[in-house]
Amino acid sequence: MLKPEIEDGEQTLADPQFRADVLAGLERRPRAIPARWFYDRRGSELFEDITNLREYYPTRTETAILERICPEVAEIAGRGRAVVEFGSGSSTKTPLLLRCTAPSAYVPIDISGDFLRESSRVLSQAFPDLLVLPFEADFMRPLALPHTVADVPKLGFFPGSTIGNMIPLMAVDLLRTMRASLGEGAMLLVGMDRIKDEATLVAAYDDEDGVTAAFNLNLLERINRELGGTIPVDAFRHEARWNDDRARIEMHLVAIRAVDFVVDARPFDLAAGESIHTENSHKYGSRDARILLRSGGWTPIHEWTDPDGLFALYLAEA
Ligand code: AVI
Repeated sequence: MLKPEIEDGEQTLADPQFRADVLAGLERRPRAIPARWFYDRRGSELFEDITNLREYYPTRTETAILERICPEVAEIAGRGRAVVEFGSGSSTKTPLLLRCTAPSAYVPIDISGDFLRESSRVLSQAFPDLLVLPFEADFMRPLALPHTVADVPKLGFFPGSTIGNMIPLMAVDLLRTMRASLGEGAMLLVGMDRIKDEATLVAAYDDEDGVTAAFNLNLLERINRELGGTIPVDAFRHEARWNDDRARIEMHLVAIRAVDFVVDARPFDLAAGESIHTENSHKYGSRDARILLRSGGWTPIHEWTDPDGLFALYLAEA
């Protein structure tokens, strides 16, 4: 998740996909920009801050569950699997899993090569005897994993409820792709945030200190900096909404007043109250999660949660 793409204030050539997604997203109705573009350097730092917020329970809750259940995961999965992490494993969760599962190799997959190399270097220092095989790739596509682990059964690891940032159709596609990439006999350990009372959910995405607001608004700063935008950032406010119909938190940037601006020399205007939809974070009840896993070609074999039932980890087999 945390990808050092550009330094603050540094002028770089914009990613053509960023340009295309922003322009298309501002043109469509309702307006929407994919959440993946939150994570420039500043956005990654702000996300790191979010994970430590009092209101943002997912990170600490999932870490505590993992700490507790890890020996059990190791017993069910058996030792010596290759752990394949979808994302670079920058968190404290990866060392936890590596320590108790004693894998034959660790394969972190990430689209950002720089970040992947850096986090792999740090992990190799902490686990000098572990074979670390960083794999630079887009894990949304089927992958041929390194030869070295070709004949070793895999344990996929997808923590953080990142699966919740995809609409269910995409999540199912990703689960199927993971199954194909991980091969015969694979297992998958995946974290999903649970449906709970609306106040807790909204507070987690609209904290008192305004860190999540800054994270959301940073997208506009990034557009201004990288795409020659003139968006008046102070004319927007952050909003987190619970969409009960779709069981998801939505983040929006709402225009406080009528605004017009250019991005990449193209004019745009928003009426007061109009929003740009910037993120979905889907929440899954126990049955929903199991249906999702089965739709993605996985058989759920174990489910663990915290005492308050806020978050859940699922172990599934191919
Ligand atoms: C990365 N992802 C799982 C976070 C979430 O909870 O959906 C992103 C996030 N957005 C706002 N706060 C956290």
